[in-house]
Amino acid sequence: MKKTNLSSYDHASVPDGSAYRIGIIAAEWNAEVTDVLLQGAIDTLLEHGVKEENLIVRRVPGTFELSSAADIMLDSQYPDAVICIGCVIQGETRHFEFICQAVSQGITNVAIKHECPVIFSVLTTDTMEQALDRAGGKHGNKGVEGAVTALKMLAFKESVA
Ligand code: DLZ
Repeated sequence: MKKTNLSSYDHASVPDGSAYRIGIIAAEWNAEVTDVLLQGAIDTLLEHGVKEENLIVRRVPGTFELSSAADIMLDSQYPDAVICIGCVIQGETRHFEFICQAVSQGITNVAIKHECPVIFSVLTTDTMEQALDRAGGKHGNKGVEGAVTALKMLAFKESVA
């Protein structure tokens, strides 16, 4: 199935990314979804001026690992921002709740600790179909939106520094 990016945003409103080094961490779980989000984020950052050599792309096993991986990456590779990509799909057990709670709180904590944008590009859906709708389907691509958010937050940080 061809994945089309249907995320619509005002391209002119997105800050130039040529000065920035950006990390992207994607979960391996539900790779059918996270691969599309990852590609959307990469394409969008390149489109808005981020240099290929300034992209640091890494994978982790699951969404639960995203916040600790962002913390490790910020301490070791010094990106200006990190985009965390994951997809948690509701199952029969309470795993969904624990993972969603941990990753949302974890990402917030890492962003505050490092005083830099750490972006929540995590889909939390009831079904795989809902996830695919947001990974290049009828509801756009949340990886694209994560990349735009990272650039806007970097510009925000600069504007208040
Ligand atoms: C264990 C688990 C389950 C049940 N579901 C998902 C999921 O839908 N999406 C996802 O990214 N990861 C899932 N995981 C794996 C956890 O994120 C984590 O990798 C393991 O619990 C090990 O810490």
